[in-house]
Amino acid sequence: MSVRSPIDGGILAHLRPHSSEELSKAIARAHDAWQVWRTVPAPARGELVRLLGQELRAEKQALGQLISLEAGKITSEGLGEVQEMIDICDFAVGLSRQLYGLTIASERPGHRMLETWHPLGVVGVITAFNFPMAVWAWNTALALVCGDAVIWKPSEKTPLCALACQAVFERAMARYEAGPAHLSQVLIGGREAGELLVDDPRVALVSATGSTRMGREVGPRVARRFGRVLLELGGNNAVIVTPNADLDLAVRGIAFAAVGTAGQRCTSTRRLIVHRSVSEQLVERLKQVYGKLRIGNPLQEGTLLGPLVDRASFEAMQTALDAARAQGGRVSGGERVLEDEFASAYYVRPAIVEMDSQTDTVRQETFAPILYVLRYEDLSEALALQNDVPQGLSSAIFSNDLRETEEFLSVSGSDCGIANVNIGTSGAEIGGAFGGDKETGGGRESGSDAWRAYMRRATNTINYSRELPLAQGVKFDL
Ligand code: UN1
Repeated sequence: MSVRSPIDGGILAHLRPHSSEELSKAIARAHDAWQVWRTVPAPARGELVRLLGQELRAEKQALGQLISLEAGKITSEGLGEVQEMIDICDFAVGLSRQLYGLTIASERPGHRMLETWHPLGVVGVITAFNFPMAVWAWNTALALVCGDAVIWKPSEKTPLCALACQAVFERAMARYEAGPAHLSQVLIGGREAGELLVDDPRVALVSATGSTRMGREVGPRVARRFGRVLLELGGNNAVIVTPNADLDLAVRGIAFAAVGTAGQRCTSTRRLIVHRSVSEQLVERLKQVYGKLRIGNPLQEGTLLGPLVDRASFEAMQTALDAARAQGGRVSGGERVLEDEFASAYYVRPAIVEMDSQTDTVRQETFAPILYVLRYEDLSEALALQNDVPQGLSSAIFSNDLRETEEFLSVSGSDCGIANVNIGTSGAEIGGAFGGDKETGGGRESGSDAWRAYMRRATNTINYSRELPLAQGVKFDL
């Protein structure tokens, strides 16, 4: 397997994929590790994650730079991704003392009911190129405090990021001393490696981030063996801008969310739904900002837009733009740039595409910096457009009118897992539950109570009386 940098298309490394036999052994080792790890008290498990957070802090610069080299992110976003790992470690350490169960009122005298959370088992983590480290950390920091072992199958485009994270984990492990070996392992390979995790009954939870197409295969396959899945799939995130919006804020919020990471976040803004009365002004201002964006080597200071990950990604972008044109779209930008300097890399001018209606192409997720613009008259129309896509990840409204923003956040407003006011659709903090519904897959990762996916629940009924009353008043006199 050769690993290329999206910056210039140059080869960074050659790797040998693991064989299926090696993969199967790795799963067995993870299963053994879990059996020991689950008996370590949760706060003591938290100590390992605290050390991991320290080691990540120590290597923040180097890891951030590796993300830029292998995934093409600008320096600040590479570092931001490492910060996201540090943040989730801090969160998980606190959580290690807060894996609370419940006490439930029993209907029977002399009885007590409770709910206990136990470690689940081996967690298989499948990640995409665009967050080549953070998604592993969201899963792993939680899985470790929850008492699970992790096997990670990173994207074939970003295995070096995975090996670096594993090396940092090993450092934390060396300082921890007490835990079993093989709590975290990396599997290098393609589709078959992912399939092994998906089909192996020793993998209790498969947490998969990627396309809806991938999730459509993974979900039913894991379900067939009654395993658990956590799916983080496509997004088609919209920003609604109303006549009551602060347009300065909206321009900045939309530009970062639509152009940041070259439009390759699952949370990237892909649709702008703007009120007719402000649409001309807003679109004009966005075009001006787009025209001035510094596109180029992501490691260079001042660059805001790095490369697309590869040629296939560039081609998918052009296909979407052609389709949008055929469906009546007016395209500005979207062309390849810097071809002379980087003949084997794919830099593009971000595109703004004004559409008359929400066509099939608009309703699809294209992993590139394309912003479709749709216009509306009534907020109800805007909300209907926002929700009328198969995906349900992230959404936002820009407005200073309480009625509008509350309507957007209400049950009849946005149907997404993430709904924001006066900020863009991307760049979520780790403290909240991250994920979305519909074709986004329904999984929630990271903060809030997402930890529950990594544990199993037991309901316990304890009788401390000398009688044996049956529930529901049933009589069974012997
Ligand atoms: C992803 O694109 O897969 O909210 C994750 C964000 C980041 C995570 C994105 N915190 O944009």
